Amino acid sequence: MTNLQRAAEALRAFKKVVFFTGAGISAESGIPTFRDKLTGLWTKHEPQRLETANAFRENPALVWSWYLWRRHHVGQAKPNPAHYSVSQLAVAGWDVSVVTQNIDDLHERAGSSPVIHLHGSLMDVKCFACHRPGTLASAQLETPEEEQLIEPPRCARCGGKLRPGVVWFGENLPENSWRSAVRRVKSCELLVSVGTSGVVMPAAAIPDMALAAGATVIHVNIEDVGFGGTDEIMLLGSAGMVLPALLKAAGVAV
Ligand code: BJW
Ligand code: ZN
Repeated sequence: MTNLQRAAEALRAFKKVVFFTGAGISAESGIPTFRDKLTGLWTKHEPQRLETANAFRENPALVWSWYLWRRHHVGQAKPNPAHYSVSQLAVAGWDVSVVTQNIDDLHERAGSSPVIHLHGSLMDVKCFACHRPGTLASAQLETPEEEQLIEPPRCARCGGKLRPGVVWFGENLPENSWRSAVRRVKSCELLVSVGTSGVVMPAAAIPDMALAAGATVIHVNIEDVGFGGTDEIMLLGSAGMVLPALLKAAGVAV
């Protein structure tokens, strides 16, 4: 039996499914993963140096402009067949939850619900000083022109600088999101882990958490990221090809 057949059998047998997704699921929508080199204006920067609280402290305008640019880029992107496969499975009657590390909103735009964001969202802002959520007028969300740096807006409550509502290294994950993700992962029958390198903790522990709770785990990735356990199935290939093929092999009517 091929891995695709084994995975299709698991999908037919198990109706309570969690999709655990990373940057790879949005790659075919044109959103670079964390391993890709930056393009255009940002080629001279390394994302790892822009995505930290220290970077924001040292150069808030640079970091704020980088996130404004990414927000614009995500706004132009469209969900791809991988995102649609996830929402179609729910329409076909499966009990589907999405736990994503991504800060884009492509799962939501493909029609999935609930979508739990472990690393926050590009659409949210919060105050760097008092941590309260903030709101922005649309004029404050204009994409920076070439080389233009825009200072972050100020918090209406304390005057502190507003920052993107994402989770940087060394910061805790949003407590409610983490708790709700763990609850769903521990009670699912099947976890499909799509397009994640599995190195960033604590999210990277999620597939093992599902296995330990007795679930079957399917990995979908262009690289072999499975550990070869008896309850693990590795599907090698791009998410936009593999997930529609999996639904088709399982006979899911779409
Ligand atoms: C495709 C594809 C296609 C491509 N189809 N596949 C325990 C041990 C060691 C370290 C730690 C630990 N606990 C905590 C830490 C520290 C740290 C950490 O994990 N460091 C590691 C690097 C070692 N973790 C944290 O700091 C976390 N906080 C925390 O734990 O708080 C408690 C604490 C506080 C204080 C001290 C210590 C602990 C927070 C982590 C926040 C991560 N933030 C980012 C940035 C978000 C904002 C932004 O985007 O700007 O989140 S980093 C980045 O990595 C982003 C992602 O969500 C995350 C995961 O990356 P992902 O999604 O896996 O993407 P890639 O690019 O790595 O991989 C893409 C994959 O797709 C690849 O496998 C490709 O092959 C594949 N692919 N095309 C299918 N078409
Ligand atoms: Zn504030």
